[in-house]
Amino acid sequence: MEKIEIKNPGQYYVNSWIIYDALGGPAIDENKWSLKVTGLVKKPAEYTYQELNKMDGIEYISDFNCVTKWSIKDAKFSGPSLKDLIMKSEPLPEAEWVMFVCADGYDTPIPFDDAVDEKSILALRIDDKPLGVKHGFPARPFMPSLYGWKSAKWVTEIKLMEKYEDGYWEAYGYHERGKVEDEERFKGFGWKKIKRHSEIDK
Ligand SMILES: Nc1nc2c(c(=O)[nH]1)N[C@H]1C(S)=C(S)[C@@H](COP(=O)(O)O)O[C@H]1N2
Ligand SMILES: [Mo]
Repeated sequence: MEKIEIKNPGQYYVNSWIIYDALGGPAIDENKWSLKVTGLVKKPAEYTYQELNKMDGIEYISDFNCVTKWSIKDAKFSGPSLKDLIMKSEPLPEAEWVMFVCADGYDTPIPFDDAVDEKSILALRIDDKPLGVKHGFPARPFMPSLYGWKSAKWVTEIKLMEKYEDGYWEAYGYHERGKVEDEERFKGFGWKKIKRHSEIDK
């Protein structure tokens, strides 16, 4: 099993996940839930849990790093590649940002380039088990190089946008991107405009 190593300065390891649900955990009926890909795409799409489960996926081991400094060592993530999901919808060249929108009203943006990184995943399973209800069942994106608040639980929509917009925590001053290696915890420290660099589909 491939293991992704991300430097995580300023973090310490804890033995079990700390559950966060800033807006209260929604109960989700997997038969009614769906995930939409919307915004600046040529082909908007909608997937059921069953469809996502049947897709080819990726799996790897990575740490999970919360910006409040706790980390989980070596969790195993599996599910469809986020890049595959986004590319199937044929993103427009103007798409610079991706917003994850959740059933509880939580949302969080990441740069387009991070969303289509080969290691970005729509996690359906952690440690070989379907996500627990409190951990975001049915699905949550996960980007190994970004802090855990970008791993939006109970996600229902992946929305491609041209301009940056704050999500839930960003409105309180958390960073636009949240790169763990560079300790991008809060806005205003080393912030520079994040531009789409990947030449995908341009
Ligand atoms: N919908 C939603 N997703 C969320 C959050 C939240 O409050 N609501 N908290 C984020 C934060 S800050 C962290 S560290 C992780 C925690 O994941 P866990 O609750 O599975 O431990 O979820 C992230 N995703
Ligand atoms: Mo967090």
